[in-house]
Amino acid sequence: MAEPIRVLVFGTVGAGKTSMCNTLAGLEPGDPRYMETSNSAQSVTLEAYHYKEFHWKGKGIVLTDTAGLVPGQSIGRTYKFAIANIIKLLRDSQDGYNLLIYVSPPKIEKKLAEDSYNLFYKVLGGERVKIILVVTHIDLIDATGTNIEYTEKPFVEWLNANRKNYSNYKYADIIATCFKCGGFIMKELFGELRTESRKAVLDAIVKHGQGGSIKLKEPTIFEQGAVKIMNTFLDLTVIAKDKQVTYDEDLAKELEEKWGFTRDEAVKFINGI
Ligand SMILES: Nc1nc2c(ncn2[C@@H]2O[C@H](COP(=O)(O)OP(=O)(O)OP(=O)(O)O)[C@@H](O)[C@H]2O)c(=O)[nH]1
Ligand SMILES: [Mg+2]
Repeated sequence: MAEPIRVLVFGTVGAGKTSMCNTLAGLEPGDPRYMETSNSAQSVTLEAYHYKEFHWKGKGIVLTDTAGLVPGQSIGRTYKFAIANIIKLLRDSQDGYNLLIYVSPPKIEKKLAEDSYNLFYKVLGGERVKIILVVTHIDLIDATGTNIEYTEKPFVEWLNANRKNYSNYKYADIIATCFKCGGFIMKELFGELRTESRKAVLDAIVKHGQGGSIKLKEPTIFEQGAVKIMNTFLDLTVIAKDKQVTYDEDLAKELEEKWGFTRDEAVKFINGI
């Protein structure tokens, strides 16, 4: 059996990561393997989830959905768990990842866009694997829920108007999409856009995901990677000393026992030093 293309999906909370993964995997609400999506700014996906392998144009694809990253202002336990989960995921990955997909809403604060990009490009190995940017919510309702003007070809028009905003980043591809799903009405409203989005993203995965993979499982590489990831996150999240998170013994224990952090690293991580 040929090796599948392994895709790591990341992005901010509520960007539409799980909606995209469900759609790409061909899962509809009601299917036991359909993963829950969120209805609020609360993060729904807290642990990474590996979808079962499926095929597109003869290629096997395995998606890994991750916990949403919360922007810097709200450093807290959940965010730290999300980070630690991604580190754990990379450490535990036997086969590595051939492609990263960064899922983002269309309206995103510039600093957050830059920070997220730097994290995944420079720290997680985007220099070695390609990153595809998938911009969601390009439909009748924008990211803030405001109605926007109807256009015949929303994806093409959005890309034409916005491509220049991403010129500083080395994305292998930028794909405008809509992954809104749900019952009958949602299907009527968004079904066609979803089908078009699914095809565009799957084609891009097959096109760009055939290179080698990034692996962090070797202990030395993992440790360097984990420390680098932590430091970068701390750079991104610790805005002022008075906003530091207070020491949390449970989290320290978990980082240490389950995720291979040294006590010193765990303490620094939690305290945001
Ligand atoms: N209008 C619109 N809504 C979308 C789109 N994609 C996702 N949504 C909605 O946005 C909300 C969040 O989607 P999720 O798929 O749960 O987002 P997520 O990135 O997995 O969220 P976390 O797991 O919490 O980080 C849900 O209500 C989705 O129905 C889209 O392209 N357009
Ligand atoms: Mg999710």
